[in-house]
Amino acid sequence: MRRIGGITVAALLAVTGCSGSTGSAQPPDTGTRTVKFSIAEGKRTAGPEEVAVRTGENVALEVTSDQADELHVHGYDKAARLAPGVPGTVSFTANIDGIFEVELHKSGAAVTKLRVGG
Ligand SMILES: [Cu+2]
Repeated sequence: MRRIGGITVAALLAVTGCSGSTGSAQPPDTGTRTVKFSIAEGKRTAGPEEVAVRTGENVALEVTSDQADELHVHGYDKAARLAPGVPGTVSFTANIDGIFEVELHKSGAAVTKLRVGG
Protein backbone atom coordinates (compact mmCIF):
# COMPACT_ATOMS: atom_id res chain seq x y z
CA MET A 1 0.00 0.00 0.00
CA ARG A 2 1.97 3.03 -1.21
CA ARG A 3 -0.23 5.91 -0.37
CA ILE A 4 2.44 8.59 -0.26
CA GLY A 5 3.65 8.15 -3.84
CA GLY A 6 0.24 8.58 -5.40
CA ILE A 7 -0.27 12.03 -3.96
CA THR A 8 3.14 13.25 -5.09
CA VAL A 9 2.68 12.04 -8.64
CA ALA A 10 -0.74 13.66 -8.93
CA ALA A 11 0.61 17.00 -7.75
CA LEU A 12 3.46 16.92 -10.25
CA LEU A 13 1.10 16.15 -13.09
CA ALA A 14 -1.10 19.06 -12.11
CA VAL A 15 1.86 21.43 -12.23
CA THR A 16 3.36 20.24 -15.50
CA GLY A 17 0.09 19.57 -17.28
CA CYS A 18 -0.21 23.06 -18.75
CA SER A 19 3.09 23.02 -20.62
CA GLY A 20 1.37 22.36 -23.92
CA SER A 21 3.13 19.07 -24.52
CA THR A 22 1.02 16.20 -25.66
CA GLY A 23 1.85 13.55 -23.12
CA SER A 24 0.46 10.05 -23.07
CA ALA A 25 -1.78 10.94 -20.12
CA GLN A 26 -3.95 13.10 -22.34
CA PRO A 27 -7.14 11.68 -23.81
CA PRO A 28 -7.46 11.42 -27.58
CA ASP A 29 -8.32 14.76 -29.12
CA THR A 30 -11.97 14.27 -29.83
CA GLY A 31 -12.88 17.61 -28.32
CA THR A 32 -11.69 21.18 -28.37
CA ARG A 33 -8.67 22.57 -26.62
CA THR A 34 -9.91 25.67 -24.80
CA VAL A 35 -7.42 28.19 -23.46
CA LYS A 36 -8.55 31.20 -21.44
CA PHE A 37 -6.98 34.63 -21.18
CA SER A 38 -7.64 37.87 -19.36
CA ILE A 39 -6.48 41.28 -20.55
CA ALA A 40 -6.45 44.44 -18.44
CA GLU A 41 -5.17 47.83 -19.58
CA GLY A 42 -3.59 46.30 -22.67
CA LYS A 43 -1.70 43.59 -20.83
CA ARG A 44 -2.26 39.90 -20.30
CA THR A 45 -3.13 39.18 -16.69
CA ALA A 46 -4.04 35.52 -17.13
CA GLY A 47 -3.27 32.82 -19.66
CA PRO A 48 -0.13 31.32 -21.20
CA GLU A 49 2.41 33.25 -23.27
CA GLU A 50 2.26 30.56 -25.91
CA VAL A 51 -0.26 27.94 -26.93
CA ALA A 52 1.19 24.90 -28.66
CA VAL A 53 -1.16 22.57 -30.47
CA ARG A 54 -0.94 19.74 -32.93
CA THR A 55 -1.91 20.16 -36.52
CA GLY A 56 -5.60 19.40 -36.88
CA GLU A 57 -6.43 20.02 -33.24
CA ASN A 58 -9.57 22.01 -32.47
CA VAL A 59 -8.70 25.15 -30.58
CA ALA A 60 -10.82 27.70 -28.75
CA LEU A 61 -9.20 30.86 -27.42
CA GLU A 62 -11.39 32.58 -24.85
CA VAL A 63 -10.43 36.14 -24.00
CA THR A 64 -11.88 38.52 -21.45
CA SER A 65 -10.85 42.16 -21.83
CA ASP A 66 -11.53 45.01 -19.45
CA GLN A 67 -12.46 47.20 -22.40
CA ALA A 68 -14.25 46.83 -25.70
CA ASP A 69 -11.85 45.43 -28.25
CA GLU A 70 -11.38 43.13 -31.21
CA LEU A 71 -9.66 39.81 -30.81
CA HIS A 72 -7.64 38.71 -33.84
CA VAL A 73 -5.82 35.47 -34.61
CA HIS A 74 -3.30 36.11 -37.35
CA GLY A 75 -2.69 33.50 -40.02
CA TYR A 76 -6.13 32.06 -39.47
CA ASP A 77 -7.58 35.55 -39.72
CA LYS A 78 -10.23 34.85 -37.13
CA ALA A 79 -11.70 37.71 -35.17
CA ALA A 80 -14.20 38.25 -32.40
CA ARG A 81 -15.65 41.40 -30.94
CA LEU A 82 -15.15 41.75 -27.22
CA ALA A 83 -17.41 43.65 -24.85
CA PRO A 84 -15.91 44.84 -21.57
CA GLY A 85 -15.75 42.01 -19.06
CA VAL A 86 -17.52 39.55 -21.33
CA PRO A 87 -15.53 36.54 -22.58
CA GLY A 88 -15.23 36.30 -26.36
CA THR A 89 -14.13 33.15 -28.13
CA VAL A 90 -12.45 32.40 -31.40
CA SER A 91 -12.50 28.75 -32.32
CA PHE A 92 -11.03 26.95 -35.28
CA THR A 93 -9.23 23.84 -36.42
CA ALA A 94 -5.48 24.34 -36.34
CA ASN A 95 -4.72 23.23 -39.89
CA ILE A 96 -2.03 25.81 -40.75
CA ASP A 97 1.41 25.09 -39.32
CA GLY A 98 3.44 27.96 -37.93
CA ILE A 99 3.53 30.55 -35.17
CA PHE A 100 0.79 33.15 -35.17
CA GLU A 101 0.21 36.25 -33.12
CA VAL A 102 -3.03 36.58 -31.22
CA GLU A 103 -3.75 40.18 -30.35
CA LEU A 104 -6.32 42.80 -29.48
CA HIS A 105 -6.52 45.47 -32.15
CA LYS A 106 -7.74 48.40 -30.13
CA SER A 107 -5.48 48.19 -27.10
CA GLY A 108 -2.69 46.49 -29.04
CA ALA A 109 -2.40 43.85 -26.33
CA ALA A 110 -0.45 40.72 -27.23
CA VAL A 111 -2.70 37.92 -26.05
CA THR A 112 -0.53 34.94 -26.89
CA LYS A 113 1.37 33.14 -29.62
CA LEU A 114 -0.26 30.20 -31.27
CA ARG A 115 2.19 27.50 -32.29
CA VAL A 116 0.83 24.84 -34.59
CA GLY A 117 2.67 21.66 -35.51
CA GLY A 118 6.44 21.01 -35.26
CU1 LIG B 1 -4.39 41.50 -35.91
